[in-house]
Amino acid sequence: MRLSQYFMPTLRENPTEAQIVSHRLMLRAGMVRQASAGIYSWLPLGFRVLKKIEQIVREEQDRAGAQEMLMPTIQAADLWVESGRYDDYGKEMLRIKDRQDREMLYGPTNEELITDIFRNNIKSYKDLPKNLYHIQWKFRDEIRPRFGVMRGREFLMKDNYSFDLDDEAGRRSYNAMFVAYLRTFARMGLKPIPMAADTGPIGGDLSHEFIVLAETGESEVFYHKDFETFDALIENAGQDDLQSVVDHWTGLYAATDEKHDPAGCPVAAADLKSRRGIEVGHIFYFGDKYSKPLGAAVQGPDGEAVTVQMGSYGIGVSRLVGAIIEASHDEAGIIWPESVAPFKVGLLNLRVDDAACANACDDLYDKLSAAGIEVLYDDRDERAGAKFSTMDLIGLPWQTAIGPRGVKSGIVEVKNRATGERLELSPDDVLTRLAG
Ligand code: 5CA
Repeated sequence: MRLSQYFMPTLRENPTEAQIVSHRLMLRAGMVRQASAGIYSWLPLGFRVLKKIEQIVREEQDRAGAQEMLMPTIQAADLWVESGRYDDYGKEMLRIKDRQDREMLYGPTNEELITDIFRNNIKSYKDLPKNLYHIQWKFRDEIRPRFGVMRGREFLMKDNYSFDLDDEAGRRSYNAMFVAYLRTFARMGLKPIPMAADTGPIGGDLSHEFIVLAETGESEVFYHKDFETFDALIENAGQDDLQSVVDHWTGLYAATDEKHDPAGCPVAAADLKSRRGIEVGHIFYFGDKYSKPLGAAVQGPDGEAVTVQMGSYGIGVSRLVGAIIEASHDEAGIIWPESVAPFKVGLLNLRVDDAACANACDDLYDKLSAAGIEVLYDDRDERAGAKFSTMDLIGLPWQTAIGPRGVKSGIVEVKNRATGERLELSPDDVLTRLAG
């Protein structure tokens, strides 16, 4: 992509409405613009990151055996009356009337709708287990939307729902999601810490929040220091290993400030860490809380009707864009982990009015693109300093620059955004180096 043609409205000054660094940097890098309080438009650069995150979430859900589908954003109120949550949800739910005066709502979550689909279509224990997910916009009329996409009113969530014949199988589904979540966040360069959590309006008695550490996180969290040595990128945990992985990750103390009790804390002060964290995912096991009132039952092996056991699992896909920036930035801007970066490489032409320089850049751009590497090519007529600042701000993992001096000696300057390491390579070596 040539930057001269790309829609990326960067800002030089810090916008006054942004209180935290991710919000500031997302506005400055031209990733999002606010449409109204807590509601954002995703501009091309931000949308690319959102899609990358969504894809990692999707791959890990698929790997864990969940099946993707898509439910609507607008739901009928009837099902929520049936589950008993229509009144409980209060003002956070955006309620709408259609032209026939029917009560509708913009979905804040989908337990009712998926349970309705389940009860109408799945009748036998032979069709279990099932784990269904979608990645869809949600609306919650938060009292104080703030911190940009981190606490929005409209936000993108991956939510899935597991259906099992009995409690034991239900807990296995929960464990599979627990491990999938660890992998999902690790692949985005994050260090997740699962913490026992309250279940709030979703319900149930087993629940974990997945927290990533960041100085500007919304809540204070407490955890055993050994978590920092854990590797979340768990390979090939078979059905039997799932419980031991979960036991390993839940065996150490970790609690949000709501649950932490300094007097009763089992960890010695020297081993306890206190930091700030962001909740990027939340999983729940609630048994028959929805399946019972909504009558989601299957015919069991002995012919008797069995109410199914359910769990639900959420990931804040749009929140993750902000959370990753909170966890990975410096004074100059964003530092994207390669797996979610909008482009892998920035290519800077340091002298657009020099024909040899432009030719060398065009040539490298073509070769990188042909090798399937995503490149943002700064071919604008701008000062070199301004180009480097823009690249630092938008945080692409690699910067490659060609100026008149480099053209003469056949050299490309390469900088790694995360480490600051600088190399001087031939165009061919740049290709081999970045192709991996
Ligand atoms: N039904 C369950 C699981 S599917 C559920 O709704 N869980 S939740 O309320 O915890 O939300 C799941 C995830 O969505 C949260 O962990 C958080 O990462 C994200 N999220 C929740 N509220 C917001 C919000 N206002 N803005 C951005 N992300 C949010």
